[in-house]
Amino acid sequence: MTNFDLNGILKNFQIEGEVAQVKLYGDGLINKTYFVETRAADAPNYILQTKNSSIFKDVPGMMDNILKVTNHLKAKVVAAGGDPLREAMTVIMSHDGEPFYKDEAGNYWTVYLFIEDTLIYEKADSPETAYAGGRGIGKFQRILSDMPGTLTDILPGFHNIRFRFKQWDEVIAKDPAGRKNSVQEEIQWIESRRDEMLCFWELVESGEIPTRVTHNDTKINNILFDKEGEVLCVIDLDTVLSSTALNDFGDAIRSYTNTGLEDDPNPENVSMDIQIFRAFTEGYLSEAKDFLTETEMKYLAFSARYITYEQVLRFLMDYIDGDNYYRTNYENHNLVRTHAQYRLLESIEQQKEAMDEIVMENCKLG
Ligand code: ADP
Ligand code: GN1
Ligand code: MG
Repeated sequence: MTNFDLNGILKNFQIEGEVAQVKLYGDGLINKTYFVETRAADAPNYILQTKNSSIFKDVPGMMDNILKVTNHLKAKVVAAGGDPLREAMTVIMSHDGEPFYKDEAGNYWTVYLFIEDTLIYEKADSPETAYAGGRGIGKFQRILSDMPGTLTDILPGFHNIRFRFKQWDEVIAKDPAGRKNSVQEEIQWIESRRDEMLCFWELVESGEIPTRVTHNDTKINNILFDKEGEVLCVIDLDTVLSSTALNDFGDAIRSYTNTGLEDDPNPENVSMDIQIFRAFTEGYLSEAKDFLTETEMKYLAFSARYITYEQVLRFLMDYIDGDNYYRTNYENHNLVRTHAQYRLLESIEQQKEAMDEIVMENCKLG
């Protein structure tokens, strides 16, 4: 592991106060995140991140997107009488006036204001938390629905299953780590659902399902809740892109409703909790009902299957590829993730009628 001069890197940013300590922080699978504590009581603390450059090839484009989104969110928070430093992420500029610092080795670093006194969850602990999370994501999308300008597509094909199949077919053909033969059954889990997933994606390609400014990584630990249990701030904006609103809903359901862990070593622990689904859906639709089209509502419950399937594919593909994308903590970690997420997919499939009914009750479709 590279040892960075973190204090030296921080000197390039317009931060207040003297740095007291910097320590690794959070459970993200992609970037490396540090908590920066400052010494003076009146100086804020910070979050320092080094962006994963093999995944994010255009960090200036990403940060430009993040500034557009956070500026728009802050203006709306101020107009509503809220606190723009707590209810939206604050990007700290470098002394060169850039929203990042590029070190001599070419690594990109970013700094945000640390938002204090918040709660972070790994799964929804109650229907109330799920309702609040749903409302938070619906509100995030609603507020961004009139954002001027466009976002740079810094991750082409991110939730596009046609693109994922292209990557998948290449990895399967190459079998770089020699693991393919050991996962024939798992490969069939993917292949047997390929057509159904492509059929859905065609609705996005044809424009029947619109694209909007969306978050694209709505798992529960990318949201800060306040001590009253309301969503305070949506964080981890690296993937804000123009995509379908359904992906945010589906990815949140994948994370909030899981009775086990994303990488649960015992798949028996994993299932979709329909009460949590109901609460999240009620919260989400209380904000999103007025801007979603009928087709979006019709496919809302399906989006949980789509995104969970995509996640099974991505974890399995990374395992076959030799673990190059996601951070792994032990040898078969990506395979364990594949099995746990597949168990969740099966549970979602088993409850699809009930899920559709809950959506319909909440948006008064036929
Ligand atoms: P990754 O892209 O690796 O998932 P995140 O941006 O989600 O990284 O950050 C990792 C964790 O750090 C989050 O889950 C959250 O706990 C914490 N975090 C990130 N940004 C902030 C912030 N501005 N204020 C408070 N905590 C934060
Ligand atoms: C990654 O960065 P993090 O840990 O919030 C990934 C998501 C996956 C998620 C699975 C840029 O999110 O797409 O759904 O892991 N982010 C990227 O936990 O690939
Ligand atoms: Mg994250």
